Amino acid sequence: MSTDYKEMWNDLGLNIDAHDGLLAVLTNAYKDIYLSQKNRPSAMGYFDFVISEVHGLRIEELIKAKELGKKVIGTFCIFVPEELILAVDGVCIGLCSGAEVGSDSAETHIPRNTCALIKSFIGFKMSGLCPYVETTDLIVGETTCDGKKKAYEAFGKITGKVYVMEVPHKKDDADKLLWKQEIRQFAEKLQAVASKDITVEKLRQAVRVVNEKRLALQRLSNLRANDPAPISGLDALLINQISFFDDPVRFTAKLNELCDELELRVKAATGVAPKGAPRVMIAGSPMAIPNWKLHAVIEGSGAVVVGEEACVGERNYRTLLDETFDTVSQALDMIAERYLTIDCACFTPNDDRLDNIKIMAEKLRADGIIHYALLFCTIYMMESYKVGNSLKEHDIPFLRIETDYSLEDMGQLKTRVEAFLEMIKGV
Ligand code: BJ8
Repeated sequence: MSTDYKEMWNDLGLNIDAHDGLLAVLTNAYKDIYLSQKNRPSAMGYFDFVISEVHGLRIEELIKAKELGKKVIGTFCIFVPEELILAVDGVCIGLCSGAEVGSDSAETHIPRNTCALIKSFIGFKMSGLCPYVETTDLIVGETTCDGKKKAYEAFGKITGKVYVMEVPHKKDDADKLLWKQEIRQFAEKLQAVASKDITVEKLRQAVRVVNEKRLALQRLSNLRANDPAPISGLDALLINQISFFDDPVRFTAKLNELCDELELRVKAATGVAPKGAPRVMIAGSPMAIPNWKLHAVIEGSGAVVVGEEACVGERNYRTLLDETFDTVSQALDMIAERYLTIDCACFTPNDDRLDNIKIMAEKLRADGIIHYALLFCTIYMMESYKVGNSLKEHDIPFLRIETDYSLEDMGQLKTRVEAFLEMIKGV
């Protein structure tokens, strides 16, 4: 970190000693996992810098934005429309956490057998380790899985600033109506929090910014279809994780610069792994920063991860939002429709997801798919069986993995992944 941010962290009420310890662990993990990679694109320098300042410069930017009257809105799910937050001049920050932190404190509010993602965001807050949570003016939860739904009750008590959107679990007419109403209520809530009106012009600008970000992420995804892969799965995962908290306009520009470089690499047939290296696609639960565990195991075993069918991945940017609206009301309906195309496992039925996985695997020329579910993430664990059966029908190699954020099962994971890669090579 380039500056001493202790005063800022103190003002935010962080536990300075514990926070220093956390940053030391993360810096070392980043060096071991990321900076040790060979032949990285030089444009990754920006994203390395973002990580080095993740609790420093970015937090300082948020505090400055707040001084200018902007509101910082924290989210945990891609169902919360970033467009609406930008339309009230707000800053949207993803709060999902991917490290095993503060589990004991979290378990005073939620059961031990809760998924690591939920335990982590509660643990971070209770241990005084998350400057993002402390910076937010509003935290938006949503009724997707049961774990989150109930965790937000506890988190609301702890933070005093949680608002919950109801996400339906089916996509019938009545559900669509409910969701349209939820979008309208959320727009009202944001206008009240920010003391700003949402106008057609503001919305149009916001939709453009978010669409541009999604287009850049799509561009990155398409480039990963090349063999040799021009970028590692680890780096692509990191970029997707950063997309949830970086300034969207700057992020898009930097990602497009990286994609320009990747296009040159593709022309020169330069890759991060030899041509013909096994190509693995991941499907399942989201991998919040700094959860790099499975990618590190797969790429450490000689394969390359070519895509993530997950919310930190393709599910987040697959669909753009139509920009051709004339009124705020029309735009709100279009936002509701776009977001209800998301194929999260919280829906029943959720057969679109099976098709989307196959389309994606074909596009990325994946040799096999690893379904990744966080332990106790019932919806993705359950759905992995349907995914496995559907891929079997198409003779696509498949491996089911359930794990959490601890490093205890790394050896076991490696053994299973290596056996899977051997199987792929033999196909
Ligand atoms: S749209 S995947 S971001 S809900 S890992 S907390 S599901 S038990 S994160 Fe998600 Fe929105 Fe769906 Fe995406 Fe629950 Fe599973 Fe934990 Fe999860």
